[in-house]
Amino acid sequence: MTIEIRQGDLTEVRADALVNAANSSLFGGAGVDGAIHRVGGPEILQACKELRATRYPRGLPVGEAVATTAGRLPARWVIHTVGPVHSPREDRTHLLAACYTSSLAVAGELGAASIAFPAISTGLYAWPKLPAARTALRAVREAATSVEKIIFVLYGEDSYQAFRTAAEEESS
Ligand code: AR6
Repeated sequence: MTIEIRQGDLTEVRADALVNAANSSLFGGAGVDGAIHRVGGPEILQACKELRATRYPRGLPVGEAVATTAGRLPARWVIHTVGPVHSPREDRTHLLAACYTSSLAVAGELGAASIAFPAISTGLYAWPKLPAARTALRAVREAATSVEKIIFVLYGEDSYQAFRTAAEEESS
């Protein structure tokens, strides 16, 4: 398994699966979720609505993941996962790690060879970037997965640097 860290826009990345930092409603939102629905088109929202009506009437739980079509995106699937909102009072690291491992499990079931992740929970959900990057890298490295290539696609320079720092810490 190889891990790549790059700066860019997730919606422009070619990979079998693109991971969406969604919310439990699965009905879209701002940030990367907004970009995925905007670029991917209405087919994705339609698939999300069907999932709500069938498998997740009360919403997708935090830390779980589910796949839909990728619509017009340059991918085969979008895997939606719900990150935890950062809390100064409660350690929710295990839930953030679960987003990565459950997305990889879904990707493995689908037969995806490559997957691209954003920095889940580090935008609206307010997770500090470096701890989130450490958790993301540790989770994917420790996962028993059939996915061959994992790409972290970081939107801003600060996110990108946080992932670079976390990767350097691991290798030192
Ligand atoms: N490509 C890659 N990363 C992006 C992109 C993009 N096009 N756009 C933003 N990011 P966020 P969250 C980065 O807020 O914190 C939504 O409304 C962004 O800079 O998208 O998990 C959902 O519906 C940040 O580093 O997700 C939920 O309600 C990272 O992606 C809520 O936000 C995650 O930021 C989820 O919040």
